[in-house]
Order: sequence, then C-alpha cells, then structure tokens
Amino acid sequence: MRVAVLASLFAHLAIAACAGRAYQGSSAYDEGEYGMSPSQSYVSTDYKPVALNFEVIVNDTTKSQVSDGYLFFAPRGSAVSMNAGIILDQQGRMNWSGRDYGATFTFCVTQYQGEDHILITPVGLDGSGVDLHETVVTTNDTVIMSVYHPIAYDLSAYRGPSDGYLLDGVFQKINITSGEEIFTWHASDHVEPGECYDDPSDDNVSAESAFDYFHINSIQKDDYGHYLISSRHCHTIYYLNSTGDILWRLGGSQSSFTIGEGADFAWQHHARWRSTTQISLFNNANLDRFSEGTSRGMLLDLDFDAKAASLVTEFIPFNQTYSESWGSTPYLSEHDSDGNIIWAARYGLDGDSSSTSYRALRYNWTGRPTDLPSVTISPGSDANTTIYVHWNGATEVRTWQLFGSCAATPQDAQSLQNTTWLDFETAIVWQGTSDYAYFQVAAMDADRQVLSYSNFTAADGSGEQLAVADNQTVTAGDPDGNTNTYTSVQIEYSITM
Ligand SMILES: *[C@@H]1O[C@H](CO)[C@@H](O)[C@H](O)[C@H]1NC(C)=O
Ligand SMILES: *[C@@H]1O[C@H](CO)[C@@H](O)[C@H](O)[C@H]1NC(C)=O
Ligand SMILES: *[C@@H]1O[C@H](CO)[C@@H](O)[C@H](O)[C@H]1NC(C)=O
Ligand SMILES: *[C@@H]1O[C@H](CO)[C@@H](O)[C@H](O)[C@H]1NC(C)=O
Ligand SMILES: *[C@@H]1O[C@H](CO)[C@@H](O)[C@H](O)[C@H]1NC(C)=O
Ligand SMILES: *[C@@H]1O[C@H](CO)[C@@H](O)[C@H](O)[C@H]1NC(C)=O
Ligand SMILES: *[C@@H]1O[C@H](CO)[C@@H](O)[C@H](O)[C@H]1NC(C)=O
Ligand SMILES: *[C@@H]1O[C@H](CO)[C@@H](O)[C@H](O)[C@H]1NC(C)=O
Ligand SMILES: *[C@@H]1O[C@H](CO)[C@@H](O)[C@H](O)[C@H]1NC(C)=O
Ligand SMILES: *[C@@H]1O[C@H](CO)[C@@H](O)[C@H](O)[C@H]1NC(C)=O
Ligand SMILES: *[C@@H]1O[C@H](CO)[C@@H](O)[C@H](O)[C@H]1NC(C)=O
Ligand SMILES: *[C@H]1O[C@@H](CO)[C@H](O)[C@@H](O)[C@@H]1NC(C)=O
Repeated sequence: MRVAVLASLFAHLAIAACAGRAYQGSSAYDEGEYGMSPSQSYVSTDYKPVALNFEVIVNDTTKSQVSDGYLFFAPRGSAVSMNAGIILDQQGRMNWSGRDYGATFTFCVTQYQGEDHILITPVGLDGSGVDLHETVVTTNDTVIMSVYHPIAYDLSAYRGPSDGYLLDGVFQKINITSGEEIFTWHASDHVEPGECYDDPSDDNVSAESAFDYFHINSIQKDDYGHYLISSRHCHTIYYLNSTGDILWRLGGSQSSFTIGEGADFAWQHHARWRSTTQISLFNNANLDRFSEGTSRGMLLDLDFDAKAASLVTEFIPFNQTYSESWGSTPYLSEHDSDGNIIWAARYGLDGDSSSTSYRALRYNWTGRPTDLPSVTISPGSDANTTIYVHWNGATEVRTWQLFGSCAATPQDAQSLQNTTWLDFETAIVWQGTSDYAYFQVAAMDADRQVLSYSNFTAADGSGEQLAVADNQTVTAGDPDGNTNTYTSVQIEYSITM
C-alpha cells in the first residue's frame, strides 16, 4: 500500500462578556447553566475557544508553584464550538487559535531544523493509513508516526475467525525532507495476540473490522536510538532496540520486571522517559483487571539489576474518575512533584465524550505572526468609538497604541492614546474628537517597542482599509532587524507497507 498523505503541519510563528475570562469555581458552570461546553467570544472575530472553570483555584500559597508557559491543548467533540488546537494562558485567555487547521490531535512544540515549531496533526487523515495517536519529530528531523494497518490473519487460536483480520500496530520513521521511509516496525512480528487483553469477535473479518489487538498509542525515540512504545491493549510498555527487537517489557502478561505495589497499570497512554531509570505514563486503569477507582498519572522507577518496577509518585486527578480513553473527560490539572494538585480546571461538562482533548501540555513559546493585527471598529454615538483589536498568536503585546488620521492625509498617523492589553481581544474606547477618518493600532511590547502596525481602518465602521504607512517600519523583537517572517511547513509523505 502506498498512499500519499498530508500528515503534519508546522506553523512556525516565531520566525516566524465573560468574553475572554475563565470561571472560578462556578457552580452554574458545573450545573450546565452555560451549556455543555461554555465558550469565550469576541467582537473582532468569530473564534469561540472553550472557557475554563477552575475547580482548584490558584491562591497566594500555590501561585509560585505554577510553572511558566502556555497551555497547549486541542478541545474537540460534539459539544465543543471550536474544534482546534488552542494556546491559553494561565488565566484561561486564548493566545492563539489554530482553527484554520481544524480539529487536531497532536498539538505540541517541537524542534525542527534547530528552531521551535508548533506541530499539529489534523484530524481527517482517516483512510490514509496515518493514525492520530502519535507524531514525534526526532533530533534528526525525521518524523515518527503511528499507523494502524489491517492484515489478513488466522484468529482461531484466540477464539476468533480463521479468515479474520488483525489491526497491526505499526510505526514508521520518515525523512521529513524527502518523505522517504527510513524504518518500519510491525507489532505483529514481535507480539502475538495471546499476550494482550482484548478479544476478537466473529465479525473481525475485513480490513474495516479488523481486531485491534495492540493499539499503539505512544512512541518515544531516546538517545540510544531505542524506542519506548506503549500498547494500550497489551497493557505493556515495550522497549525496542534500533532494529525493532524487544529488549524488555514493562507491565502486562509477560513483564520483564516484577511490578511493585501500586505500580501496575492497564489501558495506559503516553509513556515517556523522565530520566534513564524513570518512566511516566497515564494509567487509565479502567475496564477489567483493575478496580482502583480512578485513572491517574504515574511515575515509575526501574531497577534494571533487580528487574523490579516500583511506584515513585502517583498523580490523582481532581474529581477522581476513570478516563475511558486519553483525554475523554474534560479536565486539566497541574501537580507538584509529590503529586499534589496545584490547580485543576474543566473545559466542558462530562457526557459521552462531547468535550475531549487528546493531550494537554505546557510550553514556553514566543509567537510573532506576520499577519497584521486585526481591527474592527464600532462607531458609537458622537465621539465615542470602540476599536476592537486582536493579533492571533502574538505573545509579546503588552500595550496597544491608537492612532488617528484624516481623509486628506490618511497615512499621517497621530498618536491618540495607549491602552493596556487585556485579553485576546482588547476593546479600545476612543472618546476624543470625531475628526479622524481612519484609526490604526500599533502593538507594543513590554519595552514599548512597536512590534507591528495594523492597517488604517475606516472610522465609520465600513471596514475599508489602507495599508500601513511607508515610514512605519518595524524592527522590535527581531534580532536581524528585518520584518518578521513566517513559515508554515506542510509535510507530505507516503506510508509504505
Ligand atoms: C491554596 O490551595 C491549596 C491547593 O488547593 C490548598 O491546599 C491550600 O489550603 C490553599 N491555601 C489557602 C490559604 O487557601
Ligand atoms: C541522522 O541521520 C543520518 C543520516 O542522514 C545518520 O547517519 C545518523 O546516524 C542519524 N543520527 C541519529 C541520531 O539518528
Ligand atoms: C533526508 O533526506 C535529505 C534529502 O534527501 C537528506 O539530505 C538527509 O540526509 C536525509 N536525512 C536522514 C535522517 O536520512
Ligand atoms: C537488537 O536486538 C536483537 C536481539 O537481541 C539483536 O539480534 C540485534 O543485533 C540488535 N540490534 C542492534 C542494532 O543492536
Ligand atoms: C465530579 O464527577 C461526577 C461524576 O462523574 C460528576 O457528576 C460531577 O459533576 C463532577 N463534579 C465536578 C465539580 O467536576
Ligand atoms: C519556561 O521557562 C522557565 C524559565 O526558564 C522555566 O522555569 C519553566 O520550567 C519553563 N516552562 C516549561 C513548561 O518548559
Ligand atoms: C461609549 O460607548 C460605550 C459602548 O457602547 C458605552 O458603554 C459608554 O457608556 C459610552 N460612553 C459615552 C460617554 O457615551
Ligand atoms: C510618515 O509619513 C507620513 C506621510 O506619508 C507623514 O505625514 C508623517 O509625518 C511621517 N511620519 C514620520 C514620523 O516621519
Ligand atoms: C503611547 O506610547 C508611546 C510609546 O511609549 C508614546 O510614544 C506615545 O506618545 C504614547 N501616546 C500617547 C497619546 O500618550
Ligand atoms: C498572549 O499573552 C501575552 C502575555 O503572556 C500577551 O502579552 C499577548 O498579548 C497575548 N496574545 C494574545 C493574542 O492575546
Ligand atoms: C491589510 O490590508 C491589506 C490590503 O492593503 C489586506 O490584504 C490585509 O488583509 C489587511 N490585513 C488585515 C489584518 O486586515
Ligand atoms: C472486532 O475487534 C474488536 C476488538 O478490537 C472490536 O472491538 C470490534 O469493534 C471489532 N469488530 C468490528 C465489526 O469492527
């Protein structure tokens, strides 16, 4: 099978009401008075990101424990009004909307060609062979993706049909530049279905209804060139060498390690090395084999001499519950290294996976969009005009400077007032003279350097725009003194089976 697919998208921004506020312990939110998925809204754009409700609120004691950086997550589901990757700050204010890329699974910051990029894997690759569960970029600028690949398979040994189909757990390493396949690993070459915990049924008789015995859901390549693989349906973390041979198993029916008290896991997600001897994972622990009362994060220590795994820390979620799959209950929380909750927020009501997000991560991130700030003008009564501004993805704007100019000299900008940035959208109220035919804003950073000017926008609210003046060149925030640049790299490659 050889299919050309559009797999991942890099948007590199650096070389590139209750409106805008989170709720704080709102019982009205919890009781559904604002709907299944309360959202934020704006005047200058129809973006509608989720509104958070903080259930555990940051206070003066815990404030210093909150780590820096923005929240990256990607709400999606039938109740969610904007299915997209979004960047929020700790107050729940949106900083970037990825709506142009649609519903998203993987949404993270990654290094590519030596610079930070946003990595997005859009939903809708179904049928291409590429799968949503994992996309990682390696230090060598290759991409590793999970693939769910159906193969004809005799399932009679497992009480399934002899003319059955198995959904193989595959991952493929691909050269981003050339699209060439570098390495492919098939679970079925190494792990037989009897090792795992799901059962086939009589209807697993076609590629579309294949028995999903392995369910690969995380992949990490380490500095040894080895791979750490999570198989949800085998309840096992596999460690492979660079040629794909299994060096050891952690958990499941054939664990190479004895599993200490509280260290067992099932239906898990997102296994990651935290040091050379510690692994973190999300233990769903739902369905059979366990009745622990809640899913949880776990940090496990591996003693390679004693071949023993032990629990170091567990991270119990707010409102303890099972998460049937990864991100299927709409909560986020941050924990200290002992596992205590620093804060917890929900981004919708539970209910049949109507609000979900596959992962939620935190990153330091600087965004310098090359689009200009967007201005929408709402002329009020005499001498009372509201200028709504937003600049999607810009992380450095602290102050908006308002300019006015006249019809006869449209590019002659007069500084009128400065307004502190307040939220994704800031409303600037101008109550001075109505002589100006055009308004313009400049985004200024913490040093009051101009990052970008908007177009001149007609004061009458007609939406008419004139370009930035010739002498309004911008160098702030740009070490090269050039205007900011922006690249968006779309990776296309082939899955080869
Ligand atoms: C601050 O929040 C933490 C975590 O929720 C809580 O344990 C602590 O009691 C709170 N402190 C105050 C002074 O409210
Ligand atoms: C990176 O790729 C090159 C081939 O272009 C290969 O020689 C090298 O071993 C790779 N390095 C790592 C860390 O995989
Ligand atoms: C990827 O392909 C490019 C262009 O063909 C090549 O220069 C580079 O070495 C390859 N990288 C790896 C890791 O194979
Ligand atoms: C991986 O492990 C297998 C089995 O132990 C071994 O035969 C193979 O040589 C190893 N590959 C590498 C690159 O070490
Ligand atoms: C806690 O979980 C229960 C059961 O899922 C749910 O009914 C309740 O609304 C949740 N409460 C909060 C504050 O999230
Ligand atoms: C962001 O940077 C600060 C300061 O360097 C660091 O303390 C923090 O851990 C970083 N946050 C993340 C999520 O990497
Ligand atoms: C100006 O308009 C805003 C928004 O419409 C309104 O809230 C405010 O009261 C008005 N102020 C004056 C002085 O008219
Ligand atoms: C910029 O150019 C406009 C006309 O194009 C002029 O009116 C204005 O004075 C100039 N501003 C500066 C700071 O040179
Ligand atoms: C707004 O701030 C800028 C930068 O500090 C300054 O040059 C300008 O004069 C200010 N405008 C007004 C009307 O105060
Ligand atoms: C993003 O947050 C920073 C503060 O961390 C703020 O200065 C910037 O204006 C925000 N960007 C948007 C688009 O709201
Ligand atoms: C600014 O005006 C140009 C045309 O002069 C237009 O192409 C561009 O879309 C406008 N930018 C914004 C953010 O409205
Ligand atoms: C047969 O396999 C099981 C286990 O992976 C799935 O749960 C079933 O949905 C599947 N049957 C069909 C018709 O797809």
